[in-house]
Amino acid sequence: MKNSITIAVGCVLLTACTHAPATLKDALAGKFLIGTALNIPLIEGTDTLGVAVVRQHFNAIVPENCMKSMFLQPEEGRFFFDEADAYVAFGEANKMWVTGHCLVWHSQAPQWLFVDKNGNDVSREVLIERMRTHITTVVSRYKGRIKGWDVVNEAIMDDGTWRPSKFYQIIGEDFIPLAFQFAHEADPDAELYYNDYSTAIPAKCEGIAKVVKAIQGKGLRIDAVGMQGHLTMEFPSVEQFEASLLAFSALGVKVMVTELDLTVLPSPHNFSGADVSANFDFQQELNPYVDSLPAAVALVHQNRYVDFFKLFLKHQDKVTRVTLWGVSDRDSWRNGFPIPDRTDYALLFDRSYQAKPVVEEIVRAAKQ
Ligand code: 9MR
Repeated sequence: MKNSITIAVGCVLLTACTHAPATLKDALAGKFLIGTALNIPLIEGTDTLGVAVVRQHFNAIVPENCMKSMFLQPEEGRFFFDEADAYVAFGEANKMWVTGHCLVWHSQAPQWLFVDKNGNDVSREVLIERMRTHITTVVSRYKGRIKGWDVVNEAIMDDGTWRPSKFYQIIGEDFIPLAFQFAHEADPDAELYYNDYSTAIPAKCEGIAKVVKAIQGKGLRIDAVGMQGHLTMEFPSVEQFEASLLAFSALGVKVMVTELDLTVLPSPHNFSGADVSANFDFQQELNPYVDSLPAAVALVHQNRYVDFFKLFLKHQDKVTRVTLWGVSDRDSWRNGFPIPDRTDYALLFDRSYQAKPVVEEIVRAAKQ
């Protein structure tokens, strides 16, 4: 009897040791945080399978949409915090690194922000005050709880020039240092980031470096540059990404990969990037994997993901966080961008929330 119990217990332990799936967060512990973006069903817990994956594999979160200014302050002075509160509570309950996204962005900003009652652009002073109020209200509410903020998102164009956003047109270049100043005043302990896509384009990298230097030149806090990492199968190369990573690091800031995904679908007209205003008509030939991803294509996709993780591991002294832009392929924004209604396979977990083989490969790379 005693022997059979011993054997049974031994088997259970052995099974646990040999078959327990390694998790991303365990494998990457001590190297960098591994995060994911949360949509509303994850925040509210209705996506129970997704929540289980988040808890199992990730130790950092970012809100995919609910903290954008059009949702937080749709009318001047009227703030709606229910979902943002739930998001922060989720992170705290699960002891995760909680990031805020994003305070100043030309997109998903409420209409009223830039105009007066007659629909004319407001003055520089008015927009600065509106920006100050928004940042101060939001950052103060989560003081000490949200550990880092994407303060300014996507202010530089691919050619390195300033995006002609309303913030830029009305306030001028100063809108960025001012935003960082207001965020720091509201929570002096919070980390502050500049975040952008296609950062591997050399001209864009240089443009962003100028922004970072301008912030630093005014003696203001900036902790990291967020390289979004919306990758295609063609662009960028690992070497191109690495060059920008090193250029940002040389400025004396940390680097974060903040919105990682890898579309496997053909890009219309070689389009890359994440400019949300981009939009192309649906064409069946640009949606080739409706039923499943052929194994050969999946393998190329997997290898490219692993190559990028190897790069992040190589620079783990510079990279503090790598965050996937979502959990499962089912929910990825990539299915709808830049062409609506396609079937993409951009993330690490499939449509049934199963870890793809790439997860094990990343774990293996982390252990090497
Ligand atoms: O994933 C987000 C998607 O659900 C929204 O419709 C979209 C609209 O602005 O924003 C997406 O997230 C973006 C992020 O906030 C900033 N970088 C680019 C991301 C992908 O567009």
